[in-house]
Amino acid sequence: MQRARARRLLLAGCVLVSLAAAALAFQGSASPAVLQPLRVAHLRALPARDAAGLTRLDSNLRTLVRPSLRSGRVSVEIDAARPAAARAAVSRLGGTVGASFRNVVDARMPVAGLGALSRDASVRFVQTPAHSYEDAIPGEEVRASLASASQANGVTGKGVKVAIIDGSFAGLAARQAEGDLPTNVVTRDFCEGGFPNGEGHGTAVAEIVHEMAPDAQLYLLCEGGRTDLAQAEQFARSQGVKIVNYSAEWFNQGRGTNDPSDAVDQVVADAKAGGMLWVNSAGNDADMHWSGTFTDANGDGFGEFAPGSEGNSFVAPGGDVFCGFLKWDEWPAATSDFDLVLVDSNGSVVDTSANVQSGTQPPIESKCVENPYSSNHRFAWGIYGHNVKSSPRFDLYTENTSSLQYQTAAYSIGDPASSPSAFGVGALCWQNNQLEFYSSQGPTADGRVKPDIAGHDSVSGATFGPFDGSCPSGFAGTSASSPEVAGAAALVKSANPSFTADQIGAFLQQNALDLGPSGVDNQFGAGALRLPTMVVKADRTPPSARALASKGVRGHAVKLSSRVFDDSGELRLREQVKRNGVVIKTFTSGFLLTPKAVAVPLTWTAPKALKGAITHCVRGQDRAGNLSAVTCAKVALSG
Ligand SMILES: [Ca+2]
Ligand SMILES: [Ca+2]
Ligand SMILES: [Ca+2]
Ligand SMILES: [Ca+2]
Repeated sequence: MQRARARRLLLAGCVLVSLAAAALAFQGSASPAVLQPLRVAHLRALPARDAAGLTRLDSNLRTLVRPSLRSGRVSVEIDAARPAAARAAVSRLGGTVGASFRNVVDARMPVAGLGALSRDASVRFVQTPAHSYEDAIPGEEVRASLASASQANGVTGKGVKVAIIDGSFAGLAARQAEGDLPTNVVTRDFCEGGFPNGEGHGTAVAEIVHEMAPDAQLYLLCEGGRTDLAQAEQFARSQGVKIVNYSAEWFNQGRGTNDPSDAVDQVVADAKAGGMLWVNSAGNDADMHWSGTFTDANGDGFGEFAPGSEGNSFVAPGGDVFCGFLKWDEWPAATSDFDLVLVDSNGSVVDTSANVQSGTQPPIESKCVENPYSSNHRFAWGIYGHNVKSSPRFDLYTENTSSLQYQTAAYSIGDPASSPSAFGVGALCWQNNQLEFYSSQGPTADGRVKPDIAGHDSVSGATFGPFDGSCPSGFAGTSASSPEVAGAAALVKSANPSFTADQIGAFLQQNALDLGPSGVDNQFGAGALRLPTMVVKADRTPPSARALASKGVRGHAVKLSSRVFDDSGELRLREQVKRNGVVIKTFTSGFLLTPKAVAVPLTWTAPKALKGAITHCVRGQDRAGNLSAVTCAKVALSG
């Protein structure tokens, strides 16, 4: 009820402004004078590259190592060939080791030690800490997905745990007070105290999951880096979470094909191996991405995006930070050396990302710049080839800018939505099932079809405001369509408790409405999310519980055990110790997870002078109340 009232109030004209919505407004409404096409024909000469033996140090860090700047400490992420040896090198060079996950080692280093660290044999590459990007551009999703019919039948996500991993959760208490989010959410900060910060992106995502699956137990987990993301995933798994929503993407972390060197993909692979469905926004980059190969017809070193055009221009918001990310398909070590160049509209070079690629380093360049102009300004990205020995496919992404002048929707699928272990979600306008122009598209670098499905966006919510009559508005972006699918997955799981993550995904795809080219395609995946009317299936299958024989010593702790299972995946136990058939001790458990038959241990201290025939008896009960038979086993006592 409260939820409905909050929505009516919003539709009545309360306008909440978010940074993300402002960015969208910028995209759609910059003045024609600023947006007039600009052709950067020739880029002016590149400044000399000063790598000075620092070939495994991110060019954004290299500038810090100049003698005049060699003071202070800086946070870095190390891509380690040998993580233990890299951690030792950090300590030896006066740094502090942070968290680690697979090949990634976090550290805080004295700037003076960065060069030596990058030259250590254990280190592949030292870079500035990477972070994820929210896939939002800022509750019609329940209707659009046809979830309302299932909800009316009592399919509400009850008994299903859903984790929302996000950058931050500002406004959570307010949303709970208004009834847009339940009070029983579990929260954990894996983002160094940043949980309540930001623009409420995670909170808005949680609102959508909750509308779709109102009785699902929500876990709100924030992450601030790759090792944080790994910790959040591990925590979710330890809590019995079955569905994860991650409305974010990473740039330049890998090929998007579950390669061992890609720590973000490895987190998603771990989630899948742990039985979780990892639902991930596809990204909002279809118009902010370019893909192609290197062509330098005039031989000046700068590649051409079109004949006679060496710049790929865009408009950056005044005074704000914007970024470019370039990768080429030579993982894990680049053969050719390309640099990313930022140029002003007159073709002069403003900044460069100039990592050295000499055969061992990753094929990545990235540059984040604060726009020195206070108003919207047109720049262009360029690509310079230093040592071109191959012709790899590029992916160039621009962030927090307008669309690119030369754009390629194909291959714009974000990471880790691209992972074979992720369930990637594109965005459709909820009103008419039209693909949003920004919804990232496949295929993946290795030719797989992505996204996996398409959900609905531009929905109203308390955090990002109302749908205003046309798309995009309200909560727009694949950040919004992904939690619709995650919530739908929770409904499917609650109606079909025995379903595995793969079965949930297959069910969603089979019931989707095919759109675009016939069959699964690189724009819509399997099509628009569409749920059949589901019913709560009464659980009529009793659990099994078998006590196992045990032995021990009088006056000491005795280990009793039993083997138990229920088809719903959960049961609770009543365990009793009997002497000559008479109960002398009773234990009861809470609900235990039984994805398969599991052994359950119990410790009981045998009284010193206990005589007679001792037995341990077990009975299981599932959530529907079905009881197993009581089974008993002998407890042989000595001493
Ligand atoms: Ca050229
Ligand atoms: Ca380079
Ligand atoms: Ca299709
Ligand atoms: Ca059962």
